[in-house]
Amino acid sequence: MDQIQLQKLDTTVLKWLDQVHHLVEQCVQQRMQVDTKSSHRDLVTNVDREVEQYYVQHIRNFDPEAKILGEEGFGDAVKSMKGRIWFVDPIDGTMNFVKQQAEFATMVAVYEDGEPVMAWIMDVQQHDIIHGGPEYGVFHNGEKLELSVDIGLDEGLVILSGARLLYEEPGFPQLAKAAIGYRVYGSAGISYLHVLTGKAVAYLSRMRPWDFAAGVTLAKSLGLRVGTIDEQPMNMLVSGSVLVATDKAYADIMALLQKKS
Ligand code: 2AM
Ligand code: CA
Ligand code: CA
Ligand code: CA
Repeated sequence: MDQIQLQKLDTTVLKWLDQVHHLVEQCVQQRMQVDTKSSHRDLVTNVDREVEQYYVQHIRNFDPEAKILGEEGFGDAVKSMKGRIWFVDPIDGTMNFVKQQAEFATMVAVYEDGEPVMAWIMDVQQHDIIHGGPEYGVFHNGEKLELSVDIGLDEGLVILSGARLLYEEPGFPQLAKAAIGYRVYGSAGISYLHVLTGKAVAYLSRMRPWDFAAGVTLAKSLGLRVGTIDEQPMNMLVSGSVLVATDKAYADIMALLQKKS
């Protein structure tokens, strides 16, 4: 895509994000319907569904040829990365959304033939947006974002998935101890915002494609290191243990987990 097409794409999705912000604010003021999915800790609300439907409708109008991979299933059954694919996580951090009405995100990413094109992450309650792509640059609320100083675990915060820490997955408690501090946010999108803005040096979690597509796109575009700790290359269509970090923190974590970096 050329710069004009990227600009149009960005302007369009930024408008949708504004609408999603309003939609979520309205929904919060009404009674929310909360259901469970795989377990009592895995929640979904009418807002997750309504926001995904909003995106799907608008993407279909704007980019009718594309396929959509969304968490709540209103998109398509995507089997290959050929062509244009939109990844949509309507509400990321649904537990935070239900319990705190804060610390949740909405995420969209566009890939073309397996390559990242553009992505958007919004902290919905704060209306804080990071957006951009490899050929476009990365912007924080419209201002160019620069890569922060490269610091390692001894000086930086690491963000981890709570479940992996709690169940003491090999290497994870050691990782939390090696860093200057560790944080658990309950939202992949919010975690990525912290790494992208230099407030943390790494985020590592096992996630599904709509959880990591936007974060990985923005991290790569900014010059952060991105990889998996699965001994597998990153596959945009399946779950994976995805690591986003500064160069130094990436090397520290791979050494600590005794993985090849
Ligand atoms: P979600 O809120 O969009 O489901 C912490 O729960 C983070 O892990 C969130 O970003 C959440 O995304 C994601 N996650 C992935 N799979 C999950 C699951 N089965 N249950 C709860 N959260 C999950
Ligand atoms: Ca969910
Ligand atoms: Ca998610
Ligand atoms: Ca979600």
